[in-house]
Amino acid sequence: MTGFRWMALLAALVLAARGGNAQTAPGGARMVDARATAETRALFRNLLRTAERGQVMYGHQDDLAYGVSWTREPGRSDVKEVVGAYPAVYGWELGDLERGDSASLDGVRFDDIRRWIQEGYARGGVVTVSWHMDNPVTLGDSWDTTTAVPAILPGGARHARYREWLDRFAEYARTLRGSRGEPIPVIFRPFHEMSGSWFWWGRGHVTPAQYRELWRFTVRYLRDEKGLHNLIWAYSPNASDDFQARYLEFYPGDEYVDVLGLDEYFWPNPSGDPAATLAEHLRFVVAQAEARGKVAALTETGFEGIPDAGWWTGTLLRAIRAQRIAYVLTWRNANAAAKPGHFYGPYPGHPSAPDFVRFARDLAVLLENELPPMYR
Ligand code: BMA
Repeated sequence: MTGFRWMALLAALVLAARGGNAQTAPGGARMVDARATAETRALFRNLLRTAERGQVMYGHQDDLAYGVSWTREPGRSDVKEVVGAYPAVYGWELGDLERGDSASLDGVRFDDIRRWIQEGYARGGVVTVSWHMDNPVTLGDSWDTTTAVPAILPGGARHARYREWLDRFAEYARTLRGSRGEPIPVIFRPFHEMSGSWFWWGRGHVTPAQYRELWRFTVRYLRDEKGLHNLIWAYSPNASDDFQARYLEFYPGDEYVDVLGLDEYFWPNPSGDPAATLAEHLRFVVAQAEARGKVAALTETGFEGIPDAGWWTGTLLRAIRAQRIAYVLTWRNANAAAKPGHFYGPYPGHPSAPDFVRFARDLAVLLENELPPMYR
């Protein structure tokens, strides 16, 4: 063997060992679902690998549904119109599906979401879903913080209603299929931002034990009773004071979580350096994820209205660079007629668009057209 070949063999062995490590890290890299479909298992492995390579997929909520100046126009995407490629990760929101409504709380039809999920998946993109579920006791929205979790746990007065809502989710999830009829893998991120107190499932409205029981019941019900085997389960606390102490407060356990996430937003006039704070939080999340053989991700972020033209590389990239997180998801670009100024991704003509292009071209950042096959 030539020296070069030896080097190549050595490099391959090192890579294999690192891959192997991730699969058998302390705590075990077993997925929540031992019977997950082949594509779902492949996605989980490829999320781990992406992070190990130091690459991060860029994602955007509701990307194909609408942008700041358009709604429901085939093929459109604010991100693509800025940088020439679709995001690598698509976030979708299922709030109001539980009511049997035909459109989400943001006015996006579930039939359209299904079609867009299928389109993104067919191009090799990754799908993640959140669910701003109504309050199951009052039928108010997610922000109605009337105590509700104890009522929907097994034995609770509204448990049957909760099962019905999960049945609706399962029915919908079963229709998400690729061209060969295979279930499309979905990174499912229910009951997010529980370390804040703005949702009925959040801190102060639920005890950690109740939250964990709710999560575990939900996993078992969808996996074992409804037979869904295309879900990757993401736990996503929000940033808070005393972040490290609180991060695992509601953690349902290694057997019930595949992705350790973080929702952290940026605000005007911060004290200190927000990129440094986010970087510090991510280092903690990555360490927790790696110790458990799980995927780390920045499951929601953004700076509403992006009032800093250099934010993408000057702040976001600075915070996520050299962190081993698989993806970052910026929140939606609400249509200006519906919710003016409520956008978190770029769009053509916005002052931060050129900096987004620099961000997207960074070698560490992956858009959809740069993804390796994620389902093999
Ligand atoms: C929030 C806002 C709301 C939206 C909700 C669910 O952060 O964007 O306007 O209804 O997410 O998507």
